[in-house]
Amino acid sequence: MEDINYKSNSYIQLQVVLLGDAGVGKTYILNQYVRGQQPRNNLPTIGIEFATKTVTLQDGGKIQVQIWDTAGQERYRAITTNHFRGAGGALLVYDITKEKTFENLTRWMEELKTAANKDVVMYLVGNKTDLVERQNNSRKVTREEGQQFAGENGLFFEETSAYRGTNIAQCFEKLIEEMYKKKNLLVTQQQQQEWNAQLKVIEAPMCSKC
Ligand SMILES: Nc1nc2c(ncn2[C@@H]2O[C@H](COP(=O)(O)OP(=O)(O)OP(=O)(O)O)[C@@H](O)[C@H]2O)c(=O)[nH]1
Ligand SMILES: [Mg+2]
Repeated sequence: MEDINYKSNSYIQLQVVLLGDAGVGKTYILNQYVRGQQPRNNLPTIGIEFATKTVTLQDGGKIQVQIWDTAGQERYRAITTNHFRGAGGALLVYDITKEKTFENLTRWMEELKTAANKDVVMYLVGNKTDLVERQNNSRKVTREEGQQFAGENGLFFEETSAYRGTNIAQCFEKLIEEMYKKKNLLVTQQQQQEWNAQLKVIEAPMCSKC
C-alpha cells in the first residue's frame, strides 16, 4: 500500500456515511455535529448532502473528515448506496420510538458492507432519547436490544438526542479515533476526486427525471 503521510494537507481524509431509514434524524445528527445546531429546514434529504469538519485527534493531529448524509427514502436507494462506496466509517441510525427503523438495520448494514471499505468501522446510533425522556411509553426499542444488535454485529453503540445534542459528538469522536487507528481507511484527495467524478455520472440521469 502507498505510504500515506496522513498529517499532510494533501491527504484528507476520513469518509463517514450516515445511513438508516427516513426520518430517524440523520440530518439533525450531522448538523448538530458540524454546526452545533438544528438544520435550517425540516425537509427530507434528497439524494446526498455532505459536510466537512476538521477534527483534532487525541494525539494532537488534525484530520479532515468528510461526512455524507444520505436520504433514507426508498426512491433514492440507488444513489445513496452508491455513496457507501469508499466509506471507512458509518453511523447506522435508527429511531428508538419506531421499531420498523430498528428492524431495517440489517438491510442497511448488508448494503453498507457490500459497498464500503472492508474494514469499515460502524457505529449503531439509537436516536431521539429526548422523546422517551418526555414520555416513557414512546420507547419501542430498548437500550438492551440496541446493545445486543451492536454486540452481535461488532458495532459500537450509543443512544443520542440530535435535538439536544446528547452524545452526538462522542459518537463521531469515537468513530473517528477508531478509523484513524486503521490507516488504510484514510482517503487521498485523488481517490476522493475519482469517486466524486464517477458519482456525478450516476446522479445526473436521476435528477433529469425530477
Ligand atoms: N424529538 C426528536 N426529534 C428528532 C430528533 N432528530 C430528528 N428529529 C426529528 O425527526 C424528523 C426527521 O429528522 P431528519 O434529520 O430530517 O431525518 P433523516 O434521517 O435525515 O431523514 P431523511 O433525510 O428523509 O432520510 C425531523 O422532524 C426532526 O425534527 C431527535 O433527536 N429528537
Ligand atoms: Mg436527512
